[in-house]
Amino acid sequence: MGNIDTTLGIDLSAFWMPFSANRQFKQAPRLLVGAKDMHFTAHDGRKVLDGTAGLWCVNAGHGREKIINAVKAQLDVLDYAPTFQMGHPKAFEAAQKIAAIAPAGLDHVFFANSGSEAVDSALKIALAYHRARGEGQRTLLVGRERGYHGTGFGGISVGGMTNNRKTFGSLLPRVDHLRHTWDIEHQAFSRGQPAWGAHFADELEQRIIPLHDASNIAAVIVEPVAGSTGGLVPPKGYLERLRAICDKYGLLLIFDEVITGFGRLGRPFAADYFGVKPDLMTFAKGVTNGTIPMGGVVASNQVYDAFMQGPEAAIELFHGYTYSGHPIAAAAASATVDLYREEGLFERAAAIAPYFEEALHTLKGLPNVIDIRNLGLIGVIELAARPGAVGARAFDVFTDCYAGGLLVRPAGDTLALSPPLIVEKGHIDQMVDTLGAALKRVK
Ligand code: PXG
Repeated sequence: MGNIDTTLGIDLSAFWMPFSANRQFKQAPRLLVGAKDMHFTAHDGRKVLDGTAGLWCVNAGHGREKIINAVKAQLDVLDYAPTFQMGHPKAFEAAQKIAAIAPAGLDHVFFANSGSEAVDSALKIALAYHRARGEGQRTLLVGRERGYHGTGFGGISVGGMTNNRKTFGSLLPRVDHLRHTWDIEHQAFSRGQPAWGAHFADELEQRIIPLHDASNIAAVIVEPVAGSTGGLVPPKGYLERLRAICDKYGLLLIFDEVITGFGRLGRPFAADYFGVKPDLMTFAKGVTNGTIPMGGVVASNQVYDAFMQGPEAAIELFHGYTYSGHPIAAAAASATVDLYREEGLFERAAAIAPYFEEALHTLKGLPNVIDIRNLGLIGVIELAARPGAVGARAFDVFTDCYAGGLLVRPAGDTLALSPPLIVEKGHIDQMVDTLGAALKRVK
């Protein structure tokens, strides 16, 4: 018994699929063979509405010609060039464009190739920053329960998703975690930011800082809206309070904007949406519309300037990747940022977000729905878990939706929607209808 898929005649056995139930999948594969705008084409020819922008990355919709043409043109001119003690124009151009839409004062872009690398880069920059300033004892990193910061050792150490941590040994040694900000008793069915819960930020000042002493803490890293763990929207005032405490004690604040960046909340970054400025900001996914892998860190001038000291011939940061600022990725990023602006896609997301919110909350009252959360174009339905089978119910809803022509993203017993920013009201209606029908069917 091999894993030959009878429709396509391909052998599925060699690809060890990430974050997947390999054996289950290979018995009943869900293969996507094409995509355009809001839709995938499945291997059986069906159109599937992309309710998730791939994995939260295809913000401008699929198969966008401007990006494709930029990639093709770059391939013809310069396929690869190093960026260690060398450079090429596209990397500088892409950095400039990203810095231009980043919050004022965050003007320097370090390139990586994924969100996970972006996070590791940000954590290392935070540690090296304090050392450059003569406070090298600041080595403790503070993350948050239920945080997702990718899958590198740095990211899973500061992250707080149990399954991503529990089988991988001792992780980074100097880490503590804030509690997460979700409380179903006080926040269920909040629209947008919950009114209750800003005080969760006080744990930083009341427990973590007294325990470790601020002089030993380098940085706090959070997702402004926790994505993978099921769209945990920060309570009103929470991020502002974290910022104030970090300022008071000299801690860097890192926003992991891998999901929230590039328009997901209707502004360029969540930092703009919440009006809270981090010292370091990670990005990936939407930077190239998912077309080519790229990630990175935007650093504040204060952080960058701390490194630009000492002899000019000295390498300031011993960190980077073969593909940092890869010409093809940089060309894709440059075209993508232009496309977002030309089509006003961030504004478009902001304009349709209230309709999305309204539609999502019509699912309240359907079987097993215990919470609905939303912000911008992030929407999450939380289901009661089946006794003894966490995640099974959401997975069944996911497969039911897929059969019905809609891609949603299950995570535990939540279902996330994060459509491309080109989504129209008709698509939103279809999403909610398909989800609603699935929720009624699945026991
Ligand atoms: N930070 C955040 C906040 C993320 O959401 C990463 C870092 C890591 O990015 P890379 O490019 O290394 O995967 C992520 C990734 C989901 C889902 O369904 C979310 C992610 C990846 C895959 C699935 O929620 N986020």
